Amino acid sequence: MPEQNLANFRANLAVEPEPKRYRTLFLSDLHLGAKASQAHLLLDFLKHNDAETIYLVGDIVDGWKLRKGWHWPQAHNDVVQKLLRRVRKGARVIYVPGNHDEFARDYTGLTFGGVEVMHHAIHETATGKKMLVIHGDEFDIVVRNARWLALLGDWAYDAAIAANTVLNRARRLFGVGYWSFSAWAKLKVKEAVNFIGDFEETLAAEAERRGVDGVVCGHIHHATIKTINGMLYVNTGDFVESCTAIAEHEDGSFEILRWRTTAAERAVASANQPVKALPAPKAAAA
Ligand SMILES: [Mn+2]
Repeated sequence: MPEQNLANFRANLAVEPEPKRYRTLFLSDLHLGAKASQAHLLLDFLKHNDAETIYLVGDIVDGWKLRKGWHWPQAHNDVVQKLLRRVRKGARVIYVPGNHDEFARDYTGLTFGGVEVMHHAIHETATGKKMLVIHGDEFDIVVRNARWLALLGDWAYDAAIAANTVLNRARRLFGVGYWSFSAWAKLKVKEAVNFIGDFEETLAAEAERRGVDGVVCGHIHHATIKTINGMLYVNTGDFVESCTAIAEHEDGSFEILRWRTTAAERAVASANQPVKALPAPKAAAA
């Protein structure tokens, strides 16, 4: 029956909705190339969400894990292809490398397949707020030594940031792994809570130092939107454990998208739907 076909066609369309469009999307800590990377969930996220501008806020590719053994399944490739397709369709994609993809920092100022590589970026929101977009690992030494650095003053702060960069390069040169917050946090749960608080304060202070209104960062795998000392602090989280991203709406407001939760809820909802009767099998021709 044609009516029935049309209804089926509409039902199929409803299953694959148009992606939700935001002004901006911020994603970080995808760790492509690591076995823990949730590339399938990420592909699902990219299918359902789109934006005029997409910021990749570091640790997109896990260079440290790839050095130890090549792990690059099709889904990881598909993520890269999907992002490049977004550029071809007119989206602006800005890539701010982190510590796990520190090799990409050698290419800042360059463009790959239309993707702009930047050491850090300044994003202007719909309401004209200026946000520093940076991965955040640059401040590891500062955060870990915040107490005594505060006693030593500004010069020590600048020196610590410079030392962090030099140490990172040396580690890469000698093939020594980067100090990893997530690995360390699992061992030292109590200290991790303090570290997160100190990291957030350090990044908010950095935004103030640079005369902007706030910061969008990643690195500590802990999605948050909050105000710290008058600065807007936004953390994208990660796509390894919590699978979160940050969206900026057309009105300039920010929202945490928790995709692991969303995908799980969708799976439950579809499981609860009445099962459609399958068409009766045609009698086999004799
Ligand atoms: Mn990181």
